[in-house]
Amino acid sequence: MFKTNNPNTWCAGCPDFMIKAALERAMTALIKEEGWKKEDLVLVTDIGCSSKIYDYLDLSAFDGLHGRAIPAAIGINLGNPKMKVIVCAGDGGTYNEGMEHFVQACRYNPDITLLVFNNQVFSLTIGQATATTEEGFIEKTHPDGVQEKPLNPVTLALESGASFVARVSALELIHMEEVFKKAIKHKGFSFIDILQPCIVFHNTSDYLKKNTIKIEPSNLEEAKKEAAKWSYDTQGQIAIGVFYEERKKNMEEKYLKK
Ligand SMILES: Cc1ncc(C[n+]2csc(CCOP(=O)(O)OP(=O)(O)O)c2C)c(N)n1
Repeated sequence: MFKTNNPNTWCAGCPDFMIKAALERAMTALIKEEGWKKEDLVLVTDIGCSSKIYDYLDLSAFDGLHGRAIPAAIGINLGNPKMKVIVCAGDGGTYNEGMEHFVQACRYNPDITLLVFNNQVFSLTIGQATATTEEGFIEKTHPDGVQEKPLNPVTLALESGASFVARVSALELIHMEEVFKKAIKHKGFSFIDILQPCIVFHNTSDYLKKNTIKIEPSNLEEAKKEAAKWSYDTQGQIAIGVFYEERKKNMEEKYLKK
């Protein structure tokens, strides 16, 4: 239903293929189960490997600037609140260049879904560290290793008031599909941090395969505790699942009152 004829330039074996497959399955299921039309869905992309998905999905779409996909998505949502707006962006675009938009989206609660392809590096520009790269990681711009601790975007989203916060592994297709469906149906800002190994510049595949654990926290405090247990490094178990979901007034309901 979403196939295009554009050549695909993702690396062979990149987990981005899994994310795309899970998103296609989720959208197909929602169209069937919810009576939505394909035309109700809009894709908004950023810049980077993640955002090449713009070329690979046959959907109404807008390709933004690096870090600026969220405000474009909010504009589309407020212009036509019936549209289901799905943003695909990288961790560099979201947690570095576009950090302010991410935090404000958590606060304002626009009815959009944000899928962050978090490979913990700027992949398309060949592997520089982002805000979620682990301390000590060596790449060309940090020959002695990254000196900072990584940001925890799940904790940040929970602390910033996001109404739907989840984390998934790009290596677990069916779980991704289930969480994507819940996120797209959520009537507010739904954020999913997708742990996506970059098989060339930051390959966490073996660690991720062995160390995920599915969780279902029952309240915000528990969600914050679960989020704090793993620090975007290579130690311990990684909680995945929907950390938190709450129906709050979204941006349209707050600002487009008739
Ligand atoms: C406004 C702007 N700034 C910088 C760039 C250069 N650039 C292209 S891809 C890229 C890295 C993207 O990294 P990330 O957002 O993490 O996505 P990934 O490639 O890892 O999926 C950068 C910095 C750009 N194209 N536009």
